[in-house]
Amino acid sequence: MCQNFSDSVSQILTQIQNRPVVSKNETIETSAVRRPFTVSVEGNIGSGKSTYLKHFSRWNDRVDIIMEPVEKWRNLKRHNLLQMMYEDPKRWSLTFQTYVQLTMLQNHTKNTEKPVKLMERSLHSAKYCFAENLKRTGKMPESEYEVLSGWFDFMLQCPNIDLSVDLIVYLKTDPEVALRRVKERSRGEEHLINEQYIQDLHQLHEDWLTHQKFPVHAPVVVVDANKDIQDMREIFTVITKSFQAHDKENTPEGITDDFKALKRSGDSLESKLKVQRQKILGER
Ligand code: TTP
Repeated sequence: MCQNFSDSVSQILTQIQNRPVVSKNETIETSAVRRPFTVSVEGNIGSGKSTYLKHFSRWNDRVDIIMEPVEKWRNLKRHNLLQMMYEDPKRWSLTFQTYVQLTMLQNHTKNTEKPVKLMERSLHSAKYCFAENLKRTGKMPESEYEVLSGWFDFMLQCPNIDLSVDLIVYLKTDPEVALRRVKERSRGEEHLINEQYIQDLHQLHEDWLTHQKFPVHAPVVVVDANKDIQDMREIFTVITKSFQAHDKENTPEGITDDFKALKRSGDSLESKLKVQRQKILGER
C-alpha cells in the first residue's frame, strides 16, 4: 500500500498518459480494457476531496472529473434534503441516503469517452460510512437501514451495473483537522455537525479502508491529508512537471531547478519529492 500524496497522483497520471481513449465507434461496455480507469476519492467530511479532484482539471480532456452531487442534495425541486437530514435525521435520513445512493449510482454508471474517471466518493462510502453511522447512532431505524441495504446489495450484484473502482485514494485526516475545516468553510447545513459525528465517521473510514471491516474492492492509496493545502498544491505542481518532462523525454535540468526551489521550502516536502524524483529519473 502506498502512503503518500505523490504516489496517488503519479498513479493517476500514469493512467491518464497510458490509457487509450475510447474511439467514436466503440462503446465503453464492449471492452473491459476500454472501461475508464476509475478512481474514487474518499475521506472524512472536510478532508479535502473536492480540492484534490480540482487539481486534475488541467487534464479535463482525458479525465472525467465527477464532483459529488451536493448541489442536487441541497436542491431537489427546491427541497434541501441535506438540511432536512441534519435538522431531523430520524425523519429524513432514509430519504436523504436513498437520494445520495441514486445520485452516486448515476455517477458510477455515467458513460465517458475519457480514459480516466475520477469520482468524489462512491456508493460504498455512502453505505459503509454514512448509512452505517446513522444506524449505529439510532438515527436510522433498522427497518429503514435494511431497505437501503437491500437496494445497495442488489446494485452490487446486478450483472448489468458496473460499479467497479480501480483505485481508492483515501485522504486521511485527524478528526480535529477535519472538524476545523468544516467549521471554517461554514456550509450552512453543517452547523449542527459536532466533534462526535466527525470522530464516528473517521472511525468508520478507518474500519473500511484501513482495517477492511467492510469490503474493499480496489487498492487503497493512503494520503496524509492533514497537511496544509498549499503544501499539497506545490507537490502536485512539481510532480506534474516532472511527469510531463519524463513523458517528453526532456532533459531533467528544469525539473532539478524545481526541486532545488522546493528544497528551500522545507525538509518534509523535500523528502516526499525525493521519492518521486528518484522514480522519474531512475526510469529514464
Ligand atoms: P462529503 O461527501 O464528505 O463532502 P465534503 O464537501 O465535505 O468533502 P471535502 O471537504 O473533503 O471536499 O460530505 C458532503 C456532505 O454530505 C456532508 O455534510 C456529509 C453529507 N453526507 C451524508 O450525510 N451522507 C452521505 O452518504 C454522504 C456521501 C454525504
